[in-house]
Amino acid sequence: MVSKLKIHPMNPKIIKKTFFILLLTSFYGKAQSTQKLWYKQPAEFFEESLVSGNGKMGATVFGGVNSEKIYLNDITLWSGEPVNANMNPEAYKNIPAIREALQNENYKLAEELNKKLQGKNSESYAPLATLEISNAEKGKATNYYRELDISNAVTKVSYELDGVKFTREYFVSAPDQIMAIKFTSSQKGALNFDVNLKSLLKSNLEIRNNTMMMTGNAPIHENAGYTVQPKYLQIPERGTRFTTLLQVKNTEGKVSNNSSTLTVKNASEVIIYISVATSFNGFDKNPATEGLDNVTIAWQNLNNAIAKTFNKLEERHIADYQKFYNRVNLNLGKTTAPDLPTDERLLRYADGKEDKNLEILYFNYGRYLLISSSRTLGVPANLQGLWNPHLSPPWSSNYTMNINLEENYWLAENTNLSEMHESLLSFIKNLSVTGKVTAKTFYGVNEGWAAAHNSDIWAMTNPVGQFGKEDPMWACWPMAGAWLSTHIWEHYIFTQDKDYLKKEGYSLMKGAAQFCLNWLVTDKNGNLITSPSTSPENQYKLSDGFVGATLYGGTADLAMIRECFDKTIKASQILNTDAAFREKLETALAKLHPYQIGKKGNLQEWYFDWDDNDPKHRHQSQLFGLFPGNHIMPVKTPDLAEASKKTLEIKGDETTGWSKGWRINLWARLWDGNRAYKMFRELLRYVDPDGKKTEKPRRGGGTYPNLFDAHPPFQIDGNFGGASAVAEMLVQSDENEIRLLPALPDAWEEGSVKGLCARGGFEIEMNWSNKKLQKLIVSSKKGGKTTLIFGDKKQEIVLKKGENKEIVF
Ligand code: FUC
Repeated sequence: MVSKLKIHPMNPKIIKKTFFILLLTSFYGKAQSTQKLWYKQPAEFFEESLVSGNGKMGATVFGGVNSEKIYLNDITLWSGEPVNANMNPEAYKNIPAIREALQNENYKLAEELNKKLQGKNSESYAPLATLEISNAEKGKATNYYRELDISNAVTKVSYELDGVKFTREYFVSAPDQIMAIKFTSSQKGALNFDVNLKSLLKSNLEIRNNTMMMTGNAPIHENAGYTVQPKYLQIPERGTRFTTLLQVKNTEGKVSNNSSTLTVKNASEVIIYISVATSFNGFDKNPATEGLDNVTIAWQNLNNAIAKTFNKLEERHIADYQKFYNRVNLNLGKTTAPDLPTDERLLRYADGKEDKNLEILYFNYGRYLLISSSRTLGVPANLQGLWNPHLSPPWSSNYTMNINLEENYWLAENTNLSEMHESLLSFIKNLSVTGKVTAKTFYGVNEGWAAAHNSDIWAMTNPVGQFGKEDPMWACWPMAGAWLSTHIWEHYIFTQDKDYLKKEGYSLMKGAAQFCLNWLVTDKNGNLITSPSTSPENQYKLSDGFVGATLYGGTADLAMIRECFDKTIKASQILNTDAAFREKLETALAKLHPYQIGKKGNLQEWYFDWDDNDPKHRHQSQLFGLFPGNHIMPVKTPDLAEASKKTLEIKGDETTGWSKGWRINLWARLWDGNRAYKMFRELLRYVDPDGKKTEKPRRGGGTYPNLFDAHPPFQIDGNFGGASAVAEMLVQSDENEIRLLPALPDAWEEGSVKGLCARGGFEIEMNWSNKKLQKLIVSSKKGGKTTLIFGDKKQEIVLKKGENKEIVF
């Protein structure tokens, strides 16, 4: 139940009450947190662990008492080698037959033939190592406490055992490329433990001078598919090499070792440093023969870190992290929720109770996760960010580009983490290289580049399906280039970085648009459509009972192409370049087969008004133009907005994690704050950790105890989509205008936010009460003009570069 209490900030009674609460919370020091995940017990399951990362290295901490377990990852450790994009050179020759079958409305044949446009499946993200620490003193701890403080990206564990207090502190530093863990005991010499390093991959372990060195190489074997488990073949001298170094620095105690274990005895303080490196040297370099020197890099990072004190490393880590994290501050007004451990807090929230600070925590956590998983150029956050313990992770933990990879980055620009977007933008550049070959060989298009359903660290762009073995409904889809090109525009329009657009961005956008332009064909009415086409992962059902995916003129394809053309046109205008090409795009844009509204009032997904095989299907790609695109909008295209709403109504709200994340953004773009909020609450619905056996398991889409998004299993996109949606509820923008509080739910009737970004290079600071804007400060990165809109009020502003102005409506 949502609190109905109406609050006015000027009411003296309320001020008195707030003051009293503040006094109480400062006395107990336990304000209900917007910054901490905390627990009274160690993690038993992965979905209870606490994760940290520096955008390259990831650590998953369980915080056990008798034994500690930490999964280690390196975002650049994948199976495989650079892809041979030319894997099916004559695939395109099948296109005329597919088109003919479609023209004859022979969908069954078209579906069968579409499989001929398939290549290999993606490679798989690999786990690096598991660190195990086994304590000599075993027993039942008291006063156990475990927390992740996302305001400084530090994890802590403390407990007491037989009257001795033990503490641990963990962080993964970006400036020093190191993980550091400090163990302390309140009693002298009470730290006694064994350290082991294991890997699911074949590896060698050596121990010398208090240092463990694990080396090995990732499998080169390709992933056999989603249905058939891959064979994990490790071939010496091939694949990506990895090195994990672990060094123990102790005070007063003694460190010894045998061939597999480091043993610490009678220490009072111990610091463990871990550095990891791989030979990955870019998507197009053989990691074995042209790879980086992983051993040297790992040693350099370790030696540089060891030269600094733990405190110095921590200080540098926090300063670096907060540079990004502190840019945004959200407050949603008074909350009456009690201060509970995060797992209990989620359970309480699932019962419908109010907990605004949990909602803020979820938003902040999304930003934390992106800073922690996306700082390696060319290697964006994957399906699990960078935290993966599995040899065969779900969906290979790859880049799934018909929604999931893009959703990972929906919060990058508007929540002021533009630098994190660069991992994806540089990856798109890589895709454009292999994508040229894919465009030619799979689609017979000699201009531009195309990418399909999946990718991996090798920037593969071919349609997947193991050469005809998989279902076209997901395997045959060449629109990732069009979709991803809009990220380039988003980066430009938020940052106003014209230099980037000129030197790199525009040619990538142009390449994606060129492919689409050449891929379009004319339908019987003289309009432009795609053929063959599929609508991500959904299937239609024909009146004769045939269920299939292959059709012509799918709405989603055309929506993505519309957006891609529109933004490429705008980019060419800004750069004052390519007038002839721009004209071609304008002509094509005007000739695209228009949106259709179906008999149920819905925005049609298929060219014809066919039934959906699954009307509640989790994908809603036909709504791309509403979000993440922006050519459907309540004021500009009211009929299409209404049809989009109807589509969402038909689908219902019950869906999986990432899909919920998407739908919340869609409802926000329909300016229905209460519906967006309802679904946001559902996204935060408690889900039991995978593998936990309870009588009445809580399963489905939602949130695990460690606030990871449940698909299930864990998939990080829902975290990012959910955080992005919070920002969308508060600020929406395009090239010309900024809407303030466009989808503010009743539950957030008062609050403030600082640091959200808007298109045009603006930053917003505002507070509101009774759902009315009270104070607004707008700043401009590069100088410019925009129209501010709140409700039916509008105001045009012009700001100079760096100017910061309070605006009164
Ligand atoms: C898309 C989704 C699935 C899953 C997979 C990784 O194919 O339809 O639900 O998220 O990506």
